[in-house]
Amino acid sequence: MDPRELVRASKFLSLVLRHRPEVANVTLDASGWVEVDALLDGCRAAGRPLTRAELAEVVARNDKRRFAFSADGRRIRAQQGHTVEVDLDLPARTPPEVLYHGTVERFLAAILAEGLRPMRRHHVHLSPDEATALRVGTRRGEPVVLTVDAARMHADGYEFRMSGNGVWLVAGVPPRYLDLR
Ligand code: HQG
Repeated sequence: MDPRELVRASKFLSLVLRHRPEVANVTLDASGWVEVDALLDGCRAAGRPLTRAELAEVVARNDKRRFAFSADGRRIRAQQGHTVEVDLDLPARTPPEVLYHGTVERFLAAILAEGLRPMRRHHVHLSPDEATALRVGTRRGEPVVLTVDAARMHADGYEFRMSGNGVWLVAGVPPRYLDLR
């Protein structure tokens, strides 16, 4: 597939596997998995046909490894970013001392007043390095990077999880753990 087709297919899969499975007439199980056969049938019925080989190519070449197959290759899910209810079964882990969050100026006052909230997603998404956070912020405009005192949050009992593609997930970040980079 050419790069544009790859991005287009990835966006459609994000829609189906994170937000609106019904557009491809599939349902996610409790952990977000869908049978590959059902997904391919559903994509075809939705007018977005994809071969099994193309699906494998999207999973393998996706810039953020957004999707993963199950060990037996028969199921697929999004690694993070859901708005539909799923439990990814990720174990709680000790985070690095500092994590980063990329956002934009216009959200800063609210974030510094009430902390980071998951908004429409299940978790607040934090980046392991500043460069990644900058890229996340740039999606919305001139980026601003906040640091999160993850070591102190962890010591205070907050649970951190890491998605299969390296995004750190936490329920929320109160303002006292935030600082401007
Ligand atoms: C902001 C992409 C006001 C927050 C990226 C963000 C990431 C607040 C926006 C992943 C707030 C939510 C997630 C508060 C947070 N008041 N604004 N209290 N708390 N915000 O898209 O972190 O391409 O849900 O700063 O690379 O931008 O989808 O979160 O700007 O990994 O794979 O509310 O999405 O990955 O936006 O991005 P999002 P995010 P994918």
